[in-house]
Amino acid sequence: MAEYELYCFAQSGNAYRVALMLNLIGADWKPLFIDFFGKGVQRSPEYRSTINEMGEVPVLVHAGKKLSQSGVILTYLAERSKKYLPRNDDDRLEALRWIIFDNQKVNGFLGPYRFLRNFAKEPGDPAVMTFLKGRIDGNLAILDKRLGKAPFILGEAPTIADLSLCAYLYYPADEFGFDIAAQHKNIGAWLERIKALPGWAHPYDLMPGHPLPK
Ligand SMILES: N[C@@H](CCC(=O)N[C@@H](CS)C(=O)NCC(=O)O)C(=O)O
Repeated sequence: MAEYELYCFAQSGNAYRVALMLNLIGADWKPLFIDFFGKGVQRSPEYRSTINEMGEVPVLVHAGKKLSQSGVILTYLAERSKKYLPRNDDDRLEALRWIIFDNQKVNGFLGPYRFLRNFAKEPGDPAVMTFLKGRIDGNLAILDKRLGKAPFILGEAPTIADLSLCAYLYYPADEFGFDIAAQHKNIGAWLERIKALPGWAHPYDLMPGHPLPK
């Protein structure tokens, strides 16, 4: 049995943060597929009572513990492995600041936008899509500006803040309808730097469930 098990599915950027971290630290891990779009396992009472009361993916299983919220899981893995760990107390808070901004404003808007464009049963209401796209553009510009100052969010070395923020940005441009890396040059260069880290893999190669059945 693998040391770490991760409930995940290929289309989930939230789960990709954790799958990528596990790969980058060379952990012994295996994915546990959640049929999110088909059976909607995450909505079942059993999932909520035995795996995650929040009804969300990802969930990391380790040493009898079940951890959810990718920011918490990244922190747990960084503390255990001493890799991608912010250097000191100030940097730990700075990483947390960017992880919360990411969850709420960057991937927090990109995830639903991409979901409504590609996976939802009903297409997104145009007014909702316009609202989300406006927020996405503004928040990607904030990230791009930050990445103009240093190679990674906290400076010279990548940390869990980078692994959180890149969550959705490697998915194909046609899923978003715009090319994030081409429109935001600092983000594009930073994505290439993360991609060059030993152990990097694309979300569709790292987690099960791609392509979706027709
Ligand atoms: N902030 C959470 C977000 C997790 C999340 O929203 N995951 C999606 C899948 S990509 C989910 O399970 N959604 C189910 C729902 O919101 O009902 C994290 O970073 O782990």
